[in-house]
Amino acid sequence: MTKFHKYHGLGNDFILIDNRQQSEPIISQEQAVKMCDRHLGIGADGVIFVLPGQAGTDYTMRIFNSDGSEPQMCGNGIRCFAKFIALLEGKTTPTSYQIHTLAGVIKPEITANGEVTVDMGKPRLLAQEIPTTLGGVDQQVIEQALDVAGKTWFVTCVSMGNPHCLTFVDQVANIALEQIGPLFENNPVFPERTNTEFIEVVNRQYLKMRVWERGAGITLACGTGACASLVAGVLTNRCDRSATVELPGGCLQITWSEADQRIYMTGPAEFVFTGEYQGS
Ligand code: ZDP
Repeated sequence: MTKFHKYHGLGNDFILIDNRQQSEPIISQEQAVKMCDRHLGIGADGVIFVLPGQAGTDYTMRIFNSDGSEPQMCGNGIRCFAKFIALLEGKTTPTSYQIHTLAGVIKPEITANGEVTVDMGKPRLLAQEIPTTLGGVDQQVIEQALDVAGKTWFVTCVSMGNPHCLTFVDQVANIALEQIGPLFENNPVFPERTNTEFIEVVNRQYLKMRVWERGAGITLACGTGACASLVAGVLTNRCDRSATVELPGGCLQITWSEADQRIYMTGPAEFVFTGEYQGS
C-alpha cells in the first residue's frame, strides 16, 4: 500500500510521493509504470518523489516517466512539487525552496495568487550538452536540417537539463504528433532520446506549442519544453525574451532574463486528490 497525492500542471499530471524518510525512491521504475497506467493504475504522465535535500538544498526531486525512464528535470512537475511540500510543511504562501535535481539546483517560489514561479537555471545549447550528434560537440544546433518521416525539418536543440528538439511550423494543429513524435524521440542523432516540440509563432510575445515527450508521449503540457521553445524562438529571432507559451492544457509565462541569463517560468499547479495505491 502506497500513499500518494495527485497533482497536475496544465493537465500534465503526476503522482507525488512523500519520500522524505529515505534517500532512494520507495517505488521501483516498474511499479511507476503500473501506477501511471490510465486503465489499470492511478493514471499519470509520471511519478515524482520528494526526497531529503542534498548539498544544502531543502529537498531533492526525482521523476520517473510513465515508461519508467528517469528524466533529469520536469518543469510542470516542479511546480506541483512546490505545492506538495508546502502542503506537507503546512506552509502558507509565499514560500520559496531550493530543490536538488539531476539538472542542478532549481528554485520554485509559490506566489501570493497560488501560481508558482520557477528559476529554471540557464539553458544549455552545445550539441554535447543536449546531447545530439547534429553539429560539432561544442557548437550550437540552430535550424539544422534533419530528415524525419520523408521530410526535411529545421530543428533547434536546447537542454533544460533534459533534451529538447524544437521545430517551428506554420500550424501546430496540422502536425501528426502520434506518428512523427516517436520518430524524433528515437532518432539516432539523439543518443538519450529527446522531447520534441512543434511551435507556431502567433506574435513575438505569444507562441503555441504541442509536445511529444520522451518516455511519456503526447501530454497536455511540458514546462521544460515551453522554456526550450522560448529559447529556440529567441535564438532564431522569432520572439522576444519574454512570452506566453500556449500548450494544449493552458498557458505558461516564460522569460529568459537578459541580466542573469536564467529562465523563469510561471504557471499553475493544482492538487487533485489523495489516495492509497493497492497494486503491486
Ligand atoms: O525529459 C523527459 O524525459 C520528460 N518526459 C520529462 C518530463 C518533462 C515535463 N513534462 C515538463 O513539464 O518539463 C514533464
